[in-house]
Amino acid sequence: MFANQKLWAGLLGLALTAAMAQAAEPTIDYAIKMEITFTGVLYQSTDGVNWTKVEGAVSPYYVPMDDARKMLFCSKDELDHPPTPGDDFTTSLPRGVDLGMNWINPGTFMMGSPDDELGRNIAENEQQHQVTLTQGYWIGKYPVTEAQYKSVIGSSPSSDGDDHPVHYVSWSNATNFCAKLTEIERAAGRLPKGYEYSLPTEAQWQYACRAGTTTALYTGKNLTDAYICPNVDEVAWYVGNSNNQSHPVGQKKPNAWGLYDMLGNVWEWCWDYFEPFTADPVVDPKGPATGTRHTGGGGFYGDPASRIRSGYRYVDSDYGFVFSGFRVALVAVASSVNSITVPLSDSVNLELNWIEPGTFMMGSPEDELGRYSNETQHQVTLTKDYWLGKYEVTQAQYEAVMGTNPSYWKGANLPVDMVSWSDAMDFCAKLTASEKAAGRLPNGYEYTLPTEAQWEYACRAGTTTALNSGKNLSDKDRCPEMNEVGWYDGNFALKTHLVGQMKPNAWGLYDMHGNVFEWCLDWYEENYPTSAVTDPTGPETGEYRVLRGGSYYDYANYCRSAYRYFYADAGWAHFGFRVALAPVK
Ligand SMILES: [Ca+2]
Ligand SMILES: [Ca+2]
Repeated sequence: MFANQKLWAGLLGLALTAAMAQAAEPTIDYAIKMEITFTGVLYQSTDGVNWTKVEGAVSPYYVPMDDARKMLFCSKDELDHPPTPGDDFTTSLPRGVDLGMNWINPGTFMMGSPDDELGRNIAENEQQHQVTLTQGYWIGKYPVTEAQYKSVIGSSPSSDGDDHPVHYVSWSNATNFCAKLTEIERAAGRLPKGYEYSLPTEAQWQYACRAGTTTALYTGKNLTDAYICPNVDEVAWYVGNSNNQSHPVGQKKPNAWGLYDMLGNVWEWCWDYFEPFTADPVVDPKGPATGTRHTGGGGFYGDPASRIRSGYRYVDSDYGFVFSGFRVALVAVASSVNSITVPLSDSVNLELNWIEPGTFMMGSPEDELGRYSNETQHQVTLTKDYWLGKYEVTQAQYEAVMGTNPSYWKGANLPVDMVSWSDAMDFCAKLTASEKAAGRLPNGYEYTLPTEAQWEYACRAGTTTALNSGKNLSDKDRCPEMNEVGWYDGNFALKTHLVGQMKPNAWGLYDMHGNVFEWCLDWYEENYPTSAVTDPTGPETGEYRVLRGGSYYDYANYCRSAYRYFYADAGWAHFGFRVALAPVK
Protein backbone atom coordinates (compact mmCIF):
# COMPACT_ATOMS: atom_id res chain seq x y z
CA MET A 1 0.00 0.00 0.00
CA PHE A 2 2.71 2.51 1.00
CA ALA A 3 4.91 1.49 -1.88
CA ASN A 4 2.13 2.24 -4.36
CA GLN A 5 1.47 5.71 -2.95
CA LYS A 6 5.15 6.61 -3.21
CA LEU A 7 5.32 5.45 -6.76
CA TRP A 8 2.34 7.59 -7.78
CA ALA A 9 3.78 10.67 -6.06
CA GLY A 10 7.08 10.12 -7.87
CA LEU A 11 5.49 9.93 -11.23
CA LEU A 12 3.39 13.00 -10.59
CA GLY A 13 6.52 14.99 -9.51
CA LEU A 14 8.33 14.00 -12.68
CA ALA A 15 5.43 15.19 -14.80
CA LEU A 16 5.29 18.57 -13.03
CA THR A 17 9.06 19.19 -13.35
CA ALA A 18 8.88 18.53 -17.04
CA ALA A 19 6.00 20.97 -17.46
CA MET A 20 7.67 23.76 -15.39
CA ALA A 21 11.04 23.53 -17.11
CA GLN A 22 9.39 24.91 -20.17
CA ALA A 23 7.42 27.62 -18.37
CA ALA A 24 9.80 29.29 -15.80
CA GLU A 25 13.37 30.76 -15.61
CA PRO A 26 15.75 28.46 -13.66
CA THR A 27 16.88 29.82 -10.24
CA ILE A 28 19.64 28.96 -7.84
CA ASP A 29 20.20 29.68 -4.13
CA TYR A 30 23.11 29.03 -1.76
CA ALA A 31 22.84 28.43 1.97
CA ILE A 32 26.16 27.59 3.59
CA LYS A 33 25.86 26.35 7.13
CA MET A 34 28.46 25.43 9.71
CA GLU A 35 28.01 21.98 11.13
CA ILE A 36 28.99 21.62 14.78
CA THR A 37 29.29 18.16 16.26
CA PHE A 38 29.73 18.03 20.01
CA THR A 39 29.21 16.05 23.19
CA GLY A 40 27.91 17.46 26.45
CA VAL A 41 26.15 20.81 26.38
CA LEU A 42 26.73 23.52 23.74
CA TYR A 43 27.52 27.11 24.72
CA GLN A 44 27.87 30.19 22.51
CA SER A 45 29.54 33.53 23.03
CA THR A 46 30.22 36.70 21.06
CA ASP A 47 33.16 37.86 23.18
CA GLY A 48 34.64 34.68 24.60
CA VAL A 49 33.90 35.90 28.12
CA ASN A 50 30.16 35.62 28.59
CA TRP A 51 28.78 32.25 27.53
CA THR A 52 25.16 31.25 27.16
CA LYS A 53 23.78 27.77 26.79
CA VAL A 54 22.28 26.98 23.36
CA GLU A 55 18.98 25.66 24.65
CA GLY A 56 17.85 22.41 23.09
CA ALA A 57 20.89 22.06 20.80
CA VAL A 58 21.67 18.52 19.71
CA SER A 59 24.65 17.27 17.73
CA PRO A 60 25.08 17.83 14.79
CA TYR A 61 24.00 21.45 15.21
CA TYR A 62 23.81 23.78 12.18
CA VAL A 63 24.46 27.52 12.29
CA PRO A 64 23.98 29.86 9.26
CA MET A 65 27.46 31.02 8.18
CA ASP A 66 26.67 34.72 8.60
CA ASP A 67 25.74 34.14 12.22
CA ALA A 68 28.62 31.78 12.84
CA ARG A 69 31.22 34.44 11.87
CA LYS A 70 30.27 36.45 14.95
CA MET A 71 30.04 33.49 17.27
CA LEU A 72 32.31 31.37 19.39
CA PHE A 73 31.20 27.94 20.49
CA CYS A 74 32.25 25.53 23.15
CA SER A 75 30.77 22.47 24.79
CA LYS A 76 31.18 20.92 28.19
CA ASP A 77 29.92 18.05 30.26
CA GLU A 78 27.01 19.19 32.30
CA LEU A 79 25.16 17.66 35.15
CA ASP A 80 21.49 17.29 34.27
CA HIS A 81 20.61 15.18 37.31
CA PRO A 82 21.46 15.25 41.02
CA PRO A 83 24.98 14.05 41.88
CA THR A 84 25.34 10.72 43.70
CA PRO A 85 26.77 10.77 47.23
CA GLY A 86 30.30 9.42 46.90
CA ASP A 87 31.06 11.08 43.55
CA ASP A 88 32.79 14.40 42.89
CA PHE A 89 30.89 16.60 40.44
CA THR A 90 30.94 19.90 38.59
CA THR A 91 27.77 21.87 38.11
CA SER A 92 27.17 24.80 35.81
CA LEU A 93 25.92 28.02 37.39
CA PRO A 94 24.15 30.78 35.42
CA ARG A 95 26.34 32.42 32.71
CA GLY A 96 28.27 29.21 32.23
CA VAL A 97 30.34 29.45 35.41
CA ASP A 98 31.48 26.09 36.81
CA LEU A 99 31.36 25.02 40.45
CA GLY A 100 33.39 21.93 41.38
CA MET A 101 32.46 19.94 44.48
CA ASN A 102 34.47 17.10 46.06
CA TRP A 103 32.86 14.30 48.07
CA ILE A 104 34.14 13.81 51.62
CA ASN A 105 33.51 10.45 53.33
CA PRO A 106 32.32 10.33 56.94
CA GLY A 107 35.04 9.64 59.51
CA THR A 108 36.78 10.42 62.77
CA PHE A 109 39.67 12.84 63.25
CA MET A 110 41.50 14.91 65.83
CA MET A 111 40.27 18.50 65.64
CA GLY A 112 42.34 21.37 67.02
CA SER A 113 46.10 21.32 67.42
CA PRO A 114 48.56 19.56 69.70
CA ASP A 115 49.91 21.62 72.61
CA ASP A 116 53.39 21.83 71.10
CA GLU A 117 52.39 23.01 67.59
CA LEU A 118 54.48 26.02 66.55
CA GLY A 119 52.38 29.14 66.01
CA ARG A 120 49.45 27.78 68.01
CA ASN A 121 46.75 30.27 68.99
CA ILE A 122 45.41 30.85 72.52
CA ALA A 123 45.46 27.35 73.96
CA GLU A 124 41.77 26.83 74.76
CA ASN A 125 40.68 27.83 71.27
CA GLU A 126 42.50 24.95 69.64
CA GLN A 127 42.05 22.30 72.37
CA GLN A 128 42.56 19.00 70.59
CA HIS A 129 39.63 16.58 70.73
CA GLN A 130 38.18 13.69 68.76
CA VAL A 131 35.40 14.50 66.30
CA THR A 132 33.26 11.97 64.45
CA LEU A 133 31.35 13.10 61.37
CA THR A 134 28.67 10.48 60.74
CA GLN A 135 27.54 11.74 57.34
CA GLY A 136 29.42 12.32 54.13
CA TYR A 137 29.15 15.69 52.36
CA TRP A 138 30.53 17.65 49.44
CA ILE A 139 32.76 20.69 49.80
CA GLY A 140 33.91 23.21 47.20
CA LYS A 141 37.15 22.31 45.47
CA TYR A 142 38.09 26.01 45.66
CA PRO A 143 36.93 28.98 47.71
CA VAL A 144 34.00 30.72 45.97
CA THR A 145 35.39 32.92 43.18
CA GLU A 146 34.26 36.37 42.12
CA ALA A 147 32.80 34.88 38.91
CA GLN A 148 30.79 32.34 40.93
CA TYR A 149 29.63 35.01 43.34
CA LYS A 150 28.49 37.29 40.49
CA SER A 151 26.79 34.37 38.80
CA VAL A 152 24.62 33.64 41.84
CA ILE A 153 24.24 37.07 43.48
CA GLY A 154 24.65 39.48 40.52
CA SER A 155 27.59 41.51 41.83
CA SER A 156 30.78 40.95 43.81
CA PRO A 157 32.07 42.90 46.84
CA SER A 158 35.67 42.44 45.63
CA SER A 159 37.05 43.02 42.14
CA ASP A 160 40.49 41.41 42.00
CA GLY A 161 39.57 39.19 39.03
CA ASP A 162 36.97 36.57 38.04
CA ASP A 163 39.12 33.64 39.08
CA HIS A 164 40.18 35.18 42.39
CA PRO A 165 38.40 34.17 45.59
CA VAL A 166 35.66 36.64 46.50
CA HIS A 167 36.36 38.53 49.75
CA TYR A 168 34.82 41.35 51.80
CA VAL A 169 32.02 38.80 52.29
CA SER A 170 30.11 38.80 55.60
CA TRP A 171 28.80 35.59 57.19
CA SER A 172 25.26 36.63 56.18
CA ASN A 173 26.40 37.26 52.58
CA ALA A 174 27.92 33.79 52.52
CA THR A 175 24.85 32.01 53.93
CA ASN A 176 22.64 34.01 51.55
CA PHE A 177 24.79 32.78 48.65
CA CYS A 178 24.29 29.19 49.84
CA ALA A 179 20.50 29.64 50.06
CA LYS A 180 20.34 31.11 46.52
CA LEU A 181 22.57 28.36 45.19
CA THR A 182 20.26 25.77 46.75
CA GLU A 183 17.30 27.38 44.92
CA ILE A 184 19.14 27.46 41.59
CA GLU A 185 20.24 23.83 41.78
CA ARG A 186 16.83 22.66 42.99
CA ALA A 187 15.11 24.47 40.10
CA ALA A 188 17.56 22.83 37.68
CA GLY A 189 16.72 19.38 39.10
CA ARG A 190 20.29 18.92 40.33
CA LEU A 191 19.85 19.04 44.11
CA PRO A 192 20.32 15.58 45.68
CA LYS A 193 17.30 14.61 47.79
CA GLY A 194 17.85 15.47 51.43
CA TYR A 195 20.81 17.83 50.79
CA GLU A 196 21.25 21.59 50.66
CA TYR A 197 24.10 24.05 50.09
CA SER A 198 25.42 25.51 53.31
CA LEU A 199 28.58 26.83 54.88
CA PRO A 200 30.55 23.85 56.18
CA THR A 201 30.52 23.44 59.95
CA GLU A 202 33.87 24.20 61.53
CA ALA A 203 34.41 20.44 61.97
CA GLN A 204 33.48 19.71 58.33
CA TRP A 205 35.88 22.42 57.22
CA GLN A 206 38.82 21.26 59.33
CA TYR A 207 38.24 17.54 58.61
CA ALA A 208 38.28 18.32 54.87
CA CYS A 209 41.31 20.61 55.24
CA ARG A 210 43.37 18.05 57.16
CA ALA A 211 42.49 15.25 54.71
CA GLY A 212 43.90 12.73 57.13
CA THR A 213 46.90 14.76 58.31
CA THR A 214 47.56 15.79 61.91
CA THR A 215 50.25 18.36 61.20
CA ALA A 216 50.03 22.15 60.97
CA LEU A 217 49.98 21.98 57.16
CA TYR A 218 48.02 19.46 55.08
CA THR A 219 51.23 18.40 53.36
CA GLY A 220 52.21 16.52 56.53
CA LYS A 221 54.68 19.27 57.44
CA ASN A 222 54.81 21.56 60.45
CA LEU A 223 55.97 25.16 60.55
CA THR A 224 59.64 25.95 61.03
CA ASP A 225 58.95 29.63 61.65
CA ALA A 226 55.79 31.36 62.86
CA TYR A 227 56.15 34.33 60.52
CA ILE A 228 57.93 33.54 57.25
CA CYS A 229 58.11 29.78 56.69
CA PRO A 230 59.31 27.99 53.52
CA ASN A 231 56.96 25.03 54.20
CA VAL A 232 53.96 27.32 53.60
CA ASP A 233 55.03 28.40 50.11
CA GLU A 234 53.90 25.26 48.28
CA VAL A 235 50.36 25.28 49.72
CA ALA A 236 49.29 28.84 50.40
CA TRP A 237 49.34 32.54 49.56
CA TYR A 238 50.30 34.31 52.79
CA VAL A 239 52.30 37.34 53.89
CA GLY A 240 55.56 35.73 52.77
CA ASN A 241 54.64 35.35 49.08
CA SER A 242 51.35 37.10 48.21
CA ASN A 243 52.59 40.66 47.61
CA ASN A 244 49.63 41.52 49.84
CA GLN A 245 46.95 40.62 47.33
CA SER A 246 44.63 37.72 46.50
CA HIS A 247 45.61 35.26 43.77
CA PRO A 248 43.62 33.13 41.30
CA VAL A 249 42.35 29.97 42.99
CA GLY A 250 43.96 26.57 42.37
CA GLN A 251 47.57 27.64 41.86
CA LYS A 252 49.00 26.09 44.98
CA LYS A 253 49.31 22.39 45.87
CA PRO A 254 45.93 20.80 46.77
CA ASN A 255 45.51 18.53 49.79
CA ALA A 256 45.13 14.72 49.54
CA TRP A 257 41.39 15.09 48.93
CA GLY A 258 41.88 17.49 46.00
CA LEU A 259 40.97 20.73 47.79
CA TYR A 260 42.81 23.95 46.93
CA ASP A 261 43.50 27.12 48.90
CA MET A 262 42.11 25.74 52.17
CA LEU A 263 45.08 27.49 53.70
CA GLY A 264 45.73 31.15 52.85
CA ASN A 265 44.48 33.30 49.95
CA VAL A 266 41.21 34.17 51.74
CA TRP A 267 40.09 33.14 55.22
CA GLU A 268 36.88 31.09 55.08
CA TRP A 269 33.68 31.47 57.12
CA CYS A 270 32.22 28.37 58.77
CA TRP A 271 28.66 27.78 59.93
CA ASP A 272 29.17 27.64 63.71
CA TYR A 273 28.96 30.28 66.38
CA PHE A 274 32.06 30.22 68.52
CA GLU A 275 32.49 28.24 71.69
CA PRO A 276 35.75 27.06 73.26
CA PHE A 277 36.60 23.44 72.52
CA THR A 278 36.84 20.92 75.35
CA ALA A 279 38.79 17.68 75.42
CA ASP A 280 35.58 15.57 75.17
CA PRO A 281 34.98 13.59 72.00
CA VAL A 282 31.98 14.84 70.03
CA VAL A 283 29.77 13.66 67.17
CA ASP A 284 28.61 15.97 64.36
CA PRO A 285 29.29 19.23 66.27
CA LYS A 286 27.46 22.32 64.98
CA GLY A 287 28.47 24.88 67.62
CA PRO A 288 26.14 26.59 70.11
CA ALA A 289 22.59 27.59 69.09
CA THR A 290 23.25 31.32 69.48
CA GLY A 291 26.18 33.68 69.70
CA THR A 292 27.63 36.88 68.28
CA ARG A 293 30.78 35.68 66.55
CA HIS A 294 31.24 33.02 63.90
CA THR A 295 34.18 30.73 63.33
CA GLY A 296 36.31 30.20 60.27
CA GLY A 297 39.64 28.86 59.19
CA GLY A 298 42.70 28.89 57.00
CA GLY A 299 44.08 32.42 57.28
CA PHE A 300 44.40 34.92 54.40
CA TYR A 301 47.01 36.37 52.05
CA GLY A 302 48.12 38.98 54.58
CA ASP A 303 48.57 36.57 57.48
CA PRO A 304 51.82 35.25 58.97
CA ALA A 305 52.57 31.51 58.83
CA SER A 306 51.16 30.99 62.34
CA ARG A 307 47.66 31.58 60.93
CA ILE A 308 48.20 29.33 57.92
CA ARG A 309 47.55 26.11 59.84
CA SER A 310 44.75 23.52 59.59
CA GLY A 311 44.05 23.90 63.32
CA TYR A 312 44.06 27.70 63.28
CA ARG A 313 40.79 29.09 64.50
CA TYR A 314 39.69 32.66 63.96
CA VAL A 315 36.44 34.14 65.22
CA ASP A 316 34.74 37.37 64.19
CA SER A 317 31.43 39.22 63.97
CA ASP A 318 29.18 39.17 60.92
CA TYR A 319 30.98 41.68 58.71
CA GLY A 320 32.68 41.72 55.30
CA PHE A 321 36.38 42.02 56.09
CA VAL A 322 39.23 42.27 53.59
CA PHE A 323 40.25 38.74 54.63
CA SER A 324 36.81 37.07 54.68
CA GLY A 325 35.78 34.69 51.91
CA PHE A 326 34.16 31.27 52.05
CA ARG A 327 33.64 27.94 50.35
CA VAL A 328 30.34 26.10 50.05
CA ALA A 329 29.40 22.65 51.30
CA LEU A 330 26.52 20.44 50.16
CA VAL A 331 25.30 18.73 53.28
CA ALA A 332 22.56 16.37 54.42
CA VAL A 333 19.58 18.26 55.83
CA ALA A 334 18.52 17.37 59.40
CA SER A 335 16.92 13.95 59.59
CA SER A 336 13.45 15.38 60.31
CA VAL A 337 12.59 15.20 56.61
CA ASN A 338 13.15 11.49 56.78
CA SER A 339 10.92 10.69 59.72
CA ILE A 340 7.37 9.40 59.56
CA THR A 341 4.55 9.77 62.04
CA VAL A 342 1.94 7.03 62.39
CA PRO A 343 -1.32 7.99 64.13
CA LEU A 344 -2.22 5.18 66.57
CA SER A 345 -5.27 6.94 68.01
CA ASP A 346 -6.71 10.48 68.17
CA SER A 347 -4.05 11.51 70.64
CA VAL A 348 -1.21 9.01 70.29
CA ASN A 349 1.37 8.96 67.49
CA LEU A 350 4.33 6.74 66.73
CA GLU A 351 7.43 8.40 65.21
CA LEU A 352 10.04 6.52 63.22
CA ASN A 353 13.29 7.80 61.71
CA TRP A 354 14.53 6.70 58.31
CA ILE A 355 17.78 4.72 58.42
CA GLU A 356 19.93 4.82 55.31
CA PRO A 357 21.54 1.55 54.11
CA GLY A 358 25.25 1.28 54.86
CA THR A 359 28.23 -0.66 56.15
CA PHE A 360 29.54 -0.65 59.72
CA MET A 361 31.70 -2.58 62.16
CA MET A 362 29.42 -4.61 64.42
CA GLY A 363 30.74 -5.70 67.81
CA SER A 364 33.48 -4.07 69.87
CA PRO A 365 37.25 -3.63 69.57
CA GLU A 366 39.23 -5.91 71.89
CA ASP A 367 40.39 -3.02 74.03
CA GLU A 368 36.90 -1.66 74.77
CA LEU A 369 36.38 -1.34 78.51
CA GLY A 370 33.76 -3.76 79.85
CA ARG A 371 33.39 -5.82 76.69
CA TYR A 372 32.53 -9.53 76.44
CA SER A 373 33.92 -12.25 74.19
CA ASN A 374 30.66 -12.60 72.21
CA GLU A 375 31.22 -9.20 70.60
CA THR A 376 33.77 -10.22 67.94
CA GLN A 377 34.10 -7.29 65.58
CA HIS A 378 33.03 -7.96 61.99
CA GLN A 379 31.85 -5.92 59.05
CA VAL A 380 28.13 -5.81 58.36
CA THR A 381 26.46 -4.34 55.30
CA LEU A 382 22.77 -3.51 55.38
CA THR A 383 21.56 -3.19 51.82
CA LYS A 384 17.98 -2.04 52.49
CA ASP A 385 16.77 1.09 54.17
CA TYR A 386 14.34 0.88 57.08
CA TRP A 387 12.70 3.05 59.72
CA LEU A 388 13.26 2.66 63.43
CA GLY A 389 11.21 4.02 66.33
CA LYS A 390 12.57 7.33 67.57
CA TYR A 391 11.70 6.19 71.10
CA GLU A 392 11.09 2.94 72.93
CA VAL A 393 7.41 1.97 72.55
CA THR A 394 5.50 3.81 75.29
CA GLN A 395 2.64 2.52 77.38
CA ALA A 396 0.23 4.92 75.63
CA GLN A 397 1.31 3.51 72.27
CA TYR A 398 1.08 -0.09 73.46
CA GLU A 399 -2.38 0.47 74.85
CA ALA A 400 -3.55 2.24 71.67
CA VAL A 401 -2.62 -0.81 69.61
CA MET A 402 -3.17 -3.73 72.03
CA GLY A 403 -5.85 -2.38 74.38
CA THR A 404 -3.84 -3.52 77.43
CA ASN A 405 -0.90 -2.30 79.50
CA PRO A 406 1.18 -4.98 81.20
CA SER A 407 3.77 -2.54 82.65
CA TYR A 408 5.11 -2.78 86.17
CA TRP A 409 6.09 0.92 86.24
CA LYS A 410 2.96 2.83 85.23
CA GLY A 411 2.91 6.04 83.15
CA ALA A 412 1.61 6.85 79.66
CA ASN A 413 4.96 8.10 78.35
CA LEU A 414 7.13 5.62 80.16
CA PRO A 415 8.37 2.78 77.98
CA VAL A 416 6.11 -0.27 78.12
CA ASP A 417 7.73 -3.01 80.25
CA MET A 418 6.89 -6.59 81.25
CA VAL A 419 6.57 -7.43 77.56
CA SER A 420 7.89 -10.72 76.19
CA TRP A 421 9.37 -11.15 72.70
CA SER A 422 6.02 -12.60 71.55
CA ASP A 423 4.11 -9.65 73.03
CA ALA A 424 6.35 -7.28 71.06
CA MET A 425 5.85 -9.29 67.85
CA ASP A 426 2.06 -9.30 68.40
CA PHE A 427 2.18 -5.51 68.68
CA CYS A 428 4.09 -5.30 65.39
CA ALA A 429 1.70 -7.69 63.61
CA LYS A 430 -1.37 -5.72 64.75
CA LEU A 431 0.24 -2.46 63.68
CA THR A 432 1.12 -3.92 60.27
CA ALA A 433 -2.49 -5.05 59.79
CA SER A 434 -4.02 -1.71 60.79
CA GLU A 435 -1.55 0.35 58.72
CA LYS A 436 -2.15 -1.91 55.74
CA ALA A 437 -5.90 -1.44 56.14
CA ALA A 438 -5.38 2.33 56.34
CA GLY A 439 -3.41 2.19 53.06
CA ARG A 440 -0.28 3.62 54.68
CA LEU A 441 2.04 0.62 54.63
CA PRO A 442 4.92 1.12 52.17
CA ASN A 443 5.07 -1.64 49.56
CA GLY A 444 7.19 -4.58 50.70
CA TYR A 445 7.55 -3.31 54.27
CA GLU A 446 6.11 -4.46 57.60
CA TYR A 447 6.29 -3.45 61.24
CA THR A 448 8.58 -5.83 63.08
CA LEU A 449 11.39 -5.90 65.60
CA PRO A 450 14.76 -4.73 64.26
CA THR A 451 17.33 -7.44 63.62
CA GLU A 452 20.27 -7.33 66.00
CA ALA A 453 22.37 -5.80 63.19
CA GLN A 454 19.71 -3.19 62.35
CA TRP A 455 19.55 -2.29 66.03
CA GLU A 456 23.30 -1.86 66.50
CA TYR A 457 23.77 -0.01 63.19
CA ALA A 458 21.07 2.49 64.14
CA CYS A 459 22.35 2.76 67.72
CA ARG A 460 25.89 3.56 66.58
CA ALA A 461 24.73 6.08 63.95
CA GLY A 462 28.22 6.21 62.51
CA THR A 463 30.14 6.00 65.80
CA THR A 464 32.66 3.29 66.65
CA THR A 465 32.89 4.02 70.37
CA ALA A 466 31.21 2.24 73.31
CA LEU A 467 28.49 4.92 73.38
CA ASN A 468 26.74 6.64 70.47
CA SER A 469 27.89 10.04 71.79
CA GLY A 470 31.36 9.25 70.41
CA LYS A 471 32.64 8.51 73.93
CA ASN A 472 34.01 5.42 75.59
CA LEU A 473 33.42 4.42 79.18
CA SER A 474 35.84 5.63 81.84
CA ASP A 475 34.49 3.00 84.26
CA LYS A 476 32.60 -0.16 83.41
CA ASP A 477 30.09 0.26 86.24
CA ARG A 478 29.43 3.93 86.82
CA CYS A 479 30.81 6.74 84.68
CA PRO A 480 29.94 10.31 83.67
CA GLU A 481 29.90 9.40 79.97
CA MET A 482 26.65 7.46 80.49
CA ASN A 483 24.78 10.25 82.25
CA GLU A 484 24.05 12.29 79.15
CA VAL A 485 22.82 9.40 77.01
CA GLY A 486 20.93 6.97 79.22
CA TRP A 487 19.10 5.99 82.38
CA TYR A 488 21.06 3.19 84.06
CA ASP A 489 22.00 1.90 87.46
CA GLY A 490 24.92 4.31 87.70
CA ASN A 491 22.73 7.43 87.74
CA PHE A 492 20.36 5.77 90.21
CA ALA A 493 17.53 5.63 87.70
CA LEU A 494 15.89 2.95 89.90
CA LYS A 495 12.90 2.72 87.56
CA THR A 496 11.93 3.48 83.96
CA HIS A 497 11.90 7.14 82.91
CA LEU A 498 9.95 9.22 80.38
CA VAL A 499 11.23 8.45 76.91
CA GLY A 500 13.24 11.09 75.02
CA GLN A 501 14.81 12.99 77.90
CA MET A 502 18.41 12.04 77.25
CA LYS A 503 20.63 13.16 74.37
CA PRO A 504 19.64 11.47 71.08
CA ASN A 505 22.21 9.93 68.77
CA ALA A 506 23.23 11.50 65.44
CA TRP A 507 20.26 9.89 63.71
CA GLY A 508 17.76 11.28 66.22
CA LEU A 509 17.12 8.09 68.21
CA TYR A 510 16.61 8.35 71.97
CA ASP A 511 17.31 5.94 74.84
CA MET A 512 19.25 3.45 72.74
CA HIS A 513 21.43 3.26 75.85
CA GLY A 514 19.53 2.32 79.02
CA ASN A 515 15.96 2.89 80.25
CA VAL A 516 14.58 -0.49 79.06
CA PHE A 517 16.30 -3.36 77.27
CA GLU A 518 14.95 -3.72 73.73
CA TRP A 519 13.97 -7.00 72.11
CA CYS A 520 15.52 -7.76 68.72
CA LEU A 521 14.17 -10.14 66.10
CA ASP A 522 17.05 -12.64 66.12
CA TRP A 523 17.59 -15.85 68.01
CA TYR A 524 20.73 -15.47 70.09
CA GLU A 525 23.94 -17.15 68.95
CA GLU A 526 27.09 -16.64 70.97
CA ASN A 527 29.55 -16.58 68.09
CA TYR A 528 29.32 -13.82 65.53
CA PRO A 529 30.54 -14.46 61.99
CA THR A 530 34.25 -13.60 61.78
CA SER A 531 34.14 -12.30 58.21
CA ALA A 532 32.02 -9.68 56.48
CA VAL A 533 28.29 -10.41 56.17
CA THR A 534 25.33 -8.82 54.42
CA ASP A 535 21.85 -8.36 55.91
CA PRO A 536 22.36 -10.90 58.74
CA THR A 537 19.24 -12.21 60.49
CA GLY A 538 20.82 -14.51 63.11
CA PRO A 539 20.50 -18.31 63.39
CA GLU A 540 17.49 -20.29 62.11
CA THR A 541 16.46 -21.36 65.57
CA GLY A 542 17.55 -21.13 69.17
CA GLU A 543 16.63 -21.02 72.81
CA TYR A 544 16.90 -17.30 73.56
CA ARG A 545 16.11 -14.04 71.83
CA VAL A 546 18.45 -11.03 71.73
CA LEU A 547 17.94 -7.93 73.87
CA ARG A 548 19.98 -4.74 73.41
CA GLY A 549 20.99 -1.45 75.00
CA GLY A 550 20.89 -2.16 78.75
CA SER A 551 18.37 -0.73 81.19
CA TYR A 552 17.80 1.36 84.31
CA TYR A 553 18.71 -1.78 86.21
CA ASP A 554 22.15 -2.26 84.64
CA TYR A 555 25.69 -0.99 84.94
CA ALA A 556 27.37 1.00 82.18
CA ASN A 557 29.03 -1.86 80.33
CA TYR A 558 25.61 -3.49 79.73
CA CYS A 559 24.48 -0.27 78.06
CA ARG A 560 27.24 -0.18 75.41
CA SER A 561 26.29 -0.15 71.70
CA ALA A 562 27.90 -3.59 71.27
CA TYR A 563 26.58 -5.30 74.41
CA ARG A 564 24.44 -8.41 73.76
CA TYR A 565 21.94 -9.73 76.24
CA PHE A 566 19.60 -12.67 75.65
CA TYR A 567 16.63 -14.18 77.39
CA ALA A 568 13.81 -16.67 76.96
CA ASP A 569 10.44 -15.40 75.73
CA ALA A 570 9.34 -13.73 78.95
CA GLY A 571 8.58 -10.23 80.25
CA TRP A 572 10.41 -8.36 83.02
CA ALA A 573 10.13 -4.84 84.43
CA HIS A 574 13.28 -3.77 82.56
CA PHE A 575 12.35 -5.35 79.18
CA GLY A 576 10.71 -3.26 76.47
CA PHE A 577 11.11 -2.81 72.71
CA ARG A 578 11.26 -0.40 69.79
CA VAL A 579 9.60 -1.07 66.43
CA ALA A 580 11.13 -1.15 62.99
CA LEU A 581 9.40 -0.64 59.65
CA ALA A 582 11.55 -2.97 57.60
CA PRO A 583 11.49 -4.94 54.33
CA VAL A 584 9.45 -8.15 54.58
CA LYS A 585 11.90 -11.07 55.01
CA1 LIG B 1 41.58 29.81 52.16
CA1 LIG C 1 16.66 1.41 75.66
